[in-house]
Amino acid sequence: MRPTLYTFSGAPRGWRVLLGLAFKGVGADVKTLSVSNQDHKKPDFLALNPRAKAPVLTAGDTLLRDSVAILAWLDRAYPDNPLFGETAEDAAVIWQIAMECREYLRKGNQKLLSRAFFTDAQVPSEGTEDHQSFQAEAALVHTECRYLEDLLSDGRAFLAGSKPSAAEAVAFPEIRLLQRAVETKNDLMTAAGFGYPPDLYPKTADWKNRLNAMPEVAATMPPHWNEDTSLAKSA
Ligand SMILES: N[C@@H](CCC(=O)N[C@@H](CS)C(=O)NCC(=O)O)C(=O)O
Repeated sequence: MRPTLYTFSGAPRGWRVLLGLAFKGVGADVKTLSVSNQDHKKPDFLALNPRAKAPVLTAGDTLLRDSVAILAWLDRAYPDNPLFGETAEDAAVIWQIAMECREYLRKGNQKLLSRAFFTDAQVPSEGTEDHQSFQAEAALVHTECRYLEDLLSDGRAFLAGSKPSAAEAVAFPEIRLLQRAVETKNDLMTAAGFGYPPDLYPKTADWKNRLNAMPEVAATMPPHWNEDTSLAKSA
């Protein structure tokens, strides 16, 4: 049965699932929830996920409410183009990168990107407590960018080898959102050490550009980024 995915435009965890579907070539009906209408807190959605979080995926009797669990389910339900590799060794490496990005890169990005997209995005004055927090947020994200840069330093095309995998599904939305923040909140991101040029993480930039250029990945870009409204400047 064709899956239905509930997600928010531009939300990194739902984007993981869109990428998983895209890499596998599996179609789904996508229902985009509105944060401003608080769709995720309405009874119909709470019946699917009482935690009021997206993504949620339904398919027949299957109801899933965790992005990485959804990727794992997709791989079993649709075995072609595996997201978690072909061998035990591949699976372990991919799971490890995906879980590290989910744990550390997401946590680092959560704070820095919230500051960029959901505040006035002013650079905090030096010497203030907020400036210290800002520097700590930026340092966390730099640590995780160095981690990705190291993974790619042996010339591999993708994080776990020659094909996009669940590692890309988790990491790409984070790095693409950083690019978006650099494009739309450049002063703040430059102060965080992410302005360009020069790009501090050239292999990660190449990897991101390689993914950006894939039509199936381009099709997952947040719909509201194309709108010519003030929203186009937000996450
Ligand atoms: N464990 C869940 C977490 C989902 C989650 O936190 N989603 C965010 C969007 S990326 C959300 O629904 N936020 C809405 C809110 O907290 O009100 C997963 O990875 O699927």
